[in-house]
Amino acid sequence: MKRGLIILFILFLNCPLFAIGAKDTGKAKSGDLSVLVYITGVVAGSPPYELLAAGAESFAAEHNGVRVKIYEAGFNQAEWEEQLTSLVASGEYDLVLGSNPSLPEICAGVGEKFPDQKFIITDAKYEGNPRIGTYLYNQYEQSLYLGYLAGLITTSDMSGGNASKRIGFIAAQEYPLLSRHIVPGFLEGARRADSQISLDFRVIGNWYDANKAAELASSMIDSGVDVFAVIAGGAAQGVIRTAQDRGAYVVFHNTNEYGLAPGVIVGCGIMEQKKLTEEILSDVLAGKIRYGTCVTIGVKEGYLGFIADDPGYYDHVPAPVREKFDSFMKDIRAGRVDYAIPPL
Ligand code: RBF
Repeated sequence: MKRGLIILFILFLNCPLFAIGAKDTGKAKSGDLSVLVYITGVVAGSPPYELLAAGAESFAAEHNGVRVKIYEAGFNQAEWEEQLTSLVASGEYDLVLGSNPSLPEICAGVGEKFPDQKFIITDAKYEGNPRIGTYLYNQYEQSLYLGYLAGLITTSDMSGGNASKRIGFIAAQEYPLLSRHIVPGFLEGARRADSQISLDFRVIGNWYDANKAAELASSMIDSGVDVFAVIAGGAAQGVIRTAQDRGAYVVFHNTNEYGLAPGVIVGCGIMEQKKLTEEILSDVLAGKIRYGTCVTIGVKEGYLGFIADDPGYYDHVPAPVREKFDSFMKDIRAGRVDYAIPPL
């Protein structure tokens, strides 16, 4: 009788019902990660934010136990620190992920109140804070080659161009990365095509007013501009519209936008922000992230590029221009173009 009970007990120990309690029913504890994607603006219309959100969401979809919350902080920059503070105060997030050159400073303030909070910010440079890791795209480099293309176009005989060697840059607002890297890189690139080129630079005042951007673009065309660059989030649509209506060209940073205005958007750079976001989250899970440092990434590292295999480029930019530009890009990739990145 006693032996029978022991056998029954052993059988019970081995039965599947019992085994369920010990089974891993989902993600291993070490793979759990709760991420707040803090969008400094709105996602729609801003390539860096669209790619950041897409990268985080696709990573979460492929990794059990990774949860992602996309939070749009809106356009009132004065509110960002307070909003982020109350989100972090909930204690819900292992990591705050963002993409904006002004974010690390805000995170440093929030981190003083919540010392265990970790932050990773792309498109920014910040060093020496053990809670904050940053990744800086070499936007001087992207602007250099887009500027070179703009310079080739403004001095070409393309039908939308004019005789004046004048290119334009429309920005939503001024900030150090724009004023020290993006705009100077663009002008230097253009002047490598022709040293006589001048730049008309204007500021909208916000990241959403496409009508104001359109007005600026129109007055710039009046002053002789025939090729534009624009860093203005959703407001960039106004520049594209005006270039389309009045016959000018646009070279676009960060994303493939040829399809928006074929024959008008004639060159697109690419920023591999989705790939970077997925890699960052994978490194976070693996415990491989280094905080307190900045990693600078550009063409040679595979995070910036130019989309040449698109009809928006090869059907609309004449062969002599493309030959010069493609050879410049080849030199950039090979590290044969000499330039200095200005301090930020
Ligand atoms: N870029 C966008 O595409 N959309 C935005 O709403 C936006 N807001 C920004 C707000 C601030 C305060 C700063 C400093 C930059 C902002 N950027 C925005 C620029 C973005 O971070 C990046 O530098 C540019 O898109 C060029 O890659």
